[in-house]
Amino acid sequence: MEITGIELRRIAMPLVAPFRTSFGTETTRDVLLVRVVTPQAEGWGECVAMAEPLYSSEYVDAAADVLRRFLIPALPREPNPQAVGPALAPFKGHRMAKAALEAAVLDASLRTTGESFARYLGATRDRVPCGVSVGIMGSVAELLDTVGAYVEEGYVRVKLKIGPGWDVTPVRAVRERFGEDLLLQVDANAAYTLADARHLARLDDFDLLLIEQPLADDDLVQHARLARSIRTPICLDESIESAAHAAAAISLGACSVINIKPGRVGGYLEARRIHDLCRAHGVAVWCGGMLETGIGRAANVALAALPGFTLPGDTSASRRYFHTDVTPPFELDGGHLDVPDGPGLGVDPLPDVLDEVTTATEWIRL
Ligand code: OSB
Ligand code: MG
Repeated sequence: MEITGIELRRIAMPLVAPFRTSFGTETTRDVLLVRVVTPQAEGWGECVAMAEPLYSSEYVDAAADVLRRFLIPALPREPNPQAVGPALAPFKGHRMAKAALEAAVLDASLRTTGESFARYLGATRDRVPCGVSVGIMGSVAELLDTVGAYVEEGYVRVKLKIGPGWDVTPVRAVRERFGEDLLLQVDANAAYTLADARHLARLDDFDLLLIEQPLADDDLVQHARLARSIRTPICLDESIESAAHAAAAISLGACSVINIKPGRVGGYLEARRIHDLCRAHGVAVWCGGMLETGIGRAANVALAALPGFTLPGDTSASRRYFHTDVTPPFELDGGHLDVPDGPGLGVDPLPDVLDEVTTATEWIRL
């Protein structure tokens, strides 16, 4: 069995509401999908790179370029997921592009053998508890309404995006309105510096589960110093691009929790290595999100079902992001999502929806 060709497909997915973080506002998700075709099956991968290089240096046009120019030509013709990482390793960085290609190969190969992503990765649960990531709002009143609606829907944990000028006040307001039982955490997307340590220590009063990525992505040593001056546990997102980074962060004491995003770390296999490493070191992990469609969500939910994922993830229901998803929608049931158990991703893109949102396709024959 050989890969006969690969499709790069761009889709434009309007978000149900603008999503504002400390680095920018997203209103439409510009997504690159990778479809790997073999005579037996086809497999899908979703590239999580955003339209602009603000979360990390990757962006969706660059991901498409590196895929067609370097990564796809270097791909072994045999669709063996274990071989993808080593074949692409000579090319530096571009982890989100690599992750999408590896996911598509993995999906094609699992659909051929009939095994699910969850089973292949080593999942131990058939449903996962879900949190929701809440963007920066225009006012505290608007934030309280938004959080209230999510709590009403059943989300078991709330994450508030914060940044200078939008931190202690909104966090206090949410804690006061929803009480001490709400699982609450914050995400700064690298918006602070170590000079803000005393200010960030004010968040210690609110019993947060964690503060995610307070400092810059390359500030591991500073995160370790911050960890010694605040009580809120530090979780890293942007700083961790590999299992080696995770090992360094743990040994420095830069974090006690890690947000695992398969795209950020170069794929589901590297994500599993980080999970295994953290589990061995007693470091809690949870599955992050990048506003994925149902394609990326299916794989994330499978990963989140591994035993070391002891905190609820940013694996929200389809309707939190899109009016119409490109797969049958993921729906919350008692604050949980079911882990797909069919072959591969266990979900199929809906051809009509996909065609409607497609902005470009490109077929690369191998
Ligand atoms: O920092 O976790 C982040 C979305 C885009 C880029 C970065 C982040 C996020 C989120 C959204 O927080 C999580 C989700 O997909 O619901
Ligand atoms: Mg984050």
